[in-house]
Amino acid sequence: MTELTAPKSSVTAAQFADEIRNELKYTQGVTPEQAKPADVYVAAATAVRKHLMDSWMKTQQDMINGNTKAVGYLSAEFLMGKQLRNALLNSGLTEQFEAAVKELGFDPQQVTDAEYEPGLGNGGLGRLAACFIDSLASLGVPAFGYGIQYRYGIFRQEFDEEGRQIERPDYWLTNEDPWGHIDYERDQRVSFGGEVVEEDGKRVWKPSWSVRAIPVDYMVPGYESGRVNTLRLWQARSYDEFDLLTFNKSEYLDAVKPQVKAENISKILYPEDSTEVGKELRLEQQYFFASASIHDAIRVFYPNQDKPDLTTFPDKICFQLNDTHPVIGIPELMRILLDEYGYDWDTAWNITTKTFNYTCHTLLPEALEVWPVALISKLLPRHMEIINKINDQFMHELEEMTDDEAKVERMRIVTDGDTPSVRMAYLASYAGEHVNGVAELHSQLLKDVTLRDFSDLFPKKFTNVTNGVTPRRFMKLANPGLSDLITEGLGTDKWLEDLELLKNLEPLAQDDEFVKKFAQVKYDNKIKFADFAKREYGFDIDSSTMFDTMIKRLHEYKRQALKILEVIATYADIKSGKVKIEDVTPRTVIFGAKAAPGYYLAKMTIQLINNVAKVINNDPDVMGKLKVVFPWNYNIRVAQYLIPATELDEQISQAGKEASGTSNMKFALNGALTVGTLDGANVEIRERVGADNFFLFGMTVDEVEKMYADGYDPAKYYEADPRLKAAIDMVAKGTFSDGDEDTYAPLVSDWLTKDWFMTLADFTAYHDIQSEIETLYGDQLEWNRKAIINVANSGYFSSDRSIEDYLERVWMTGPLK
Ligand code: 26Q
Repeated sequence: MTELTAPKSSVTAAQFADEIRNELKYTQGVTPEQAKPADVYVAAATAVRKHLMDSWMKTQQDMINGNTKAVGYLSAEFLMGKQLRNALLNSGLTEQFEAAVKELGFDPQQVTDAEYEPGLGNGGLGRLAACFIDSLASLGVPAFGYGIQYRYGIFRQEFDEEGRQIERPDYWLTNEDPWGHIDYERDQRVSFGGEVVEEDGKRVWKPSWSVRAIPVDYMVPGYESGRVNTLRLWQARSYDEFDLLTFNKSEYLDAVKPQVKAENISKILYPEDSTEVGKELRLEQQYFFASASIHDAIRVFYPNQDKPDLTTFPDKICFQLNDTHPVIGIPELMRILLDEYGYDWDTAWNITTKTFNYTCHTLLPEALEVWPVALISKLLPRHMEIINKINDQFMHELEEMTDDEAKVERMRIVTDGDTPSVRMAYLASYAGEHVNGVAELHSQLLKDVTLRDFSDLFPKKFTNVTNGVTPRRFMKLANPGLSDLITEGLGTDKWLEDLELLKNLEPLAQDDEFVKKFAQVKYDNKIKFADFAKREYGFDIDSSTMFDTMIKRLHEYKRQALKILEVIATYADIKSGKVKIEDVTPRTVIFGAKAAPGYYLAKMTIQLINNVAKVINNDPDVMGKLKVVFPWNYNIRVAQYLIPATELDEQISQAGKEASGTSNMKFALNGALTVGTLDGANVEIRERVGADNFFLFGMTVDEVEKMYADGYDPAKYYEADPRLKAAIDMVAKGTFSDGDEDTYAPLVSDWLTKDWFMTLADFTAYHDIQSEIETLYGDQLEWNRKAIINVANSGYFSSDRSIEDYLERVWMTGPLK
């Protein structure tokens, strides 16, 4: 290991400044005097990339020549965040960069700000993929991330005058992307449509159109591992520049149609984070990257071989399916083995079932992907044949194993009925070697409920791997103040590679001097966030107030409504004099959330939060006591400012709905206390940090199930809690819509008549716990002790640990030798 550990780069600041000057000259064509911060950013990025090049090439060589099975992480999303700071950290060039840039007359902050954040993901699942490839490289595991280089990432969110969400295209590639390297020589053909014909007793697919998949390679540098892996994102291009014949008839628009169709495939990230619609383009995207990636892996591991022995494929690489999005890769590998390489069915099946593993990230039934047979047949007719054959084989096996006909019927991969469909989660659960959920509770619910029949049949397939987050980005980069304090407290910075070392901080929670230093770091982070919020959003935030944060996609099950109703109720209490103003703990309530563009109630909740903010923030009666801010376009960069500044973290989903959550881990590691339900990874966080250091409230999964079964009536809760009633009445009567009673009528009506996620039922408990929170907050020393205990006991939630669990329980491989 030691010889591979990259020494802190021996490059001096002066040398690095020269390298930047060189890049400015030979890449950008500007002098340092003419250069703008963005030029210096591109130059510095290019220079860092060159420093990583040897390790990158060596890693690739070792991977091909060595005998360590590699991991192919197949994911429709990689939410990477900005790259420069991370690349500098991992190549040991941070200090040189700072000094060099200053020598050139620039402010390092301005230079790093010039990088445009790539938003190639929706939220948790995409960010998890980014954390995982960071950890894979840091642990020295040979791995590829495989995905799509969308031309437009997650939309840029704005708010209009009325506080409604506006979506703007995120054209992140308008500026130079110094990180991605387009490799035209390693393209792949991906075909669609057409028909399957019988030739010499064989089924032969005759597709009707193809696209060219071109890889764009990103370096994934490990932290102090000397390894640099590859993130390979595919871009779709057309083979036919345009159809000359049509062009000559001067029908230009028709002439470019095939090109437009091909390029559409990688044009845009779907901004949904759970959805029931089976959109054709989405399936095209999924097949596009799955097919190109599998072919690419064969090319990498069997270079220049016409007749490779693919029975060894599962020893070379295993693919992790990040949710069902790449599951079409299963029939694709079968097709490749059967049709392109001539293996018989059983051999192909044997290879395929050793190659794939499946991670499920949801519990919402509507988020389990299902594709109509008609659509797959049209787009991928050969794959539909293969899926049918897999289904038939499975049904036969089942019939041998059980007499329970209803069960056999329930487990069909291909359903019949009005719209015959393919259940991708079932396909993956049958064909995958392992199936895992992303937190203990979630994996248990998968086994007991969502995939129960499969887990009964294949108990050994099912396992749990609790999510994690990378401490490099979410502690070292985001929170340098706390990182320095931890290093001081532990006397080493090794915790960045072995996060369980944080445990040794625990005694320091009783050391008042240390606690005060910790409190000072938190306060400095609050000031830093307040400055940022002023600069970027024009918000005035008082850093002496409690920073109470809820950041996540806007979804009913996550229950932003619960938070905003509690804010409204508190506002009403102050206004009515029920609560004395001097008894109120001053708070700044901070929201960050994007809503799917077609999600009506989610968008209305955004509008409500914005208008509650407008009313409260302009009311002199509560000034200095209660403030609501909603920085628009929440993204990784905002997270990196906000998480270290937060004191209270809101994880208030309905129990049994949030698969894991990962911001909860980031918050605990950055010394926030969590108020949360027994849901997802909250359960494990609470177990580790201790019940005394976690604000638990609300119904449990069992209580929720019982309430559904008994029939839930939200109006009962509205009548029973006067604070809740007052809050909902204010919304209904137009307090936050200039007196208009129609604006939020659909939301109010949903609360009172449906409230599927039982926001109203948990309201009273939520209020009670908020009172406890305020009491504790009054004792800053105690509060900060608990925050330190949270940090000390959250080392388990490093994505390094998640990856080690995958290596041991799922992938059966390890670091490159
Ligand atoms: C599916 C079909 C069509 C269009 C979009 C989609 C789609 C896209 C993204 C479906 C789901 C997603 C993303 C899901 C997601 O982010 N899930 C979260 O994953 C995290 C990492 O495991 C968990 O921590 C969260 O609890 C879970 O909600």
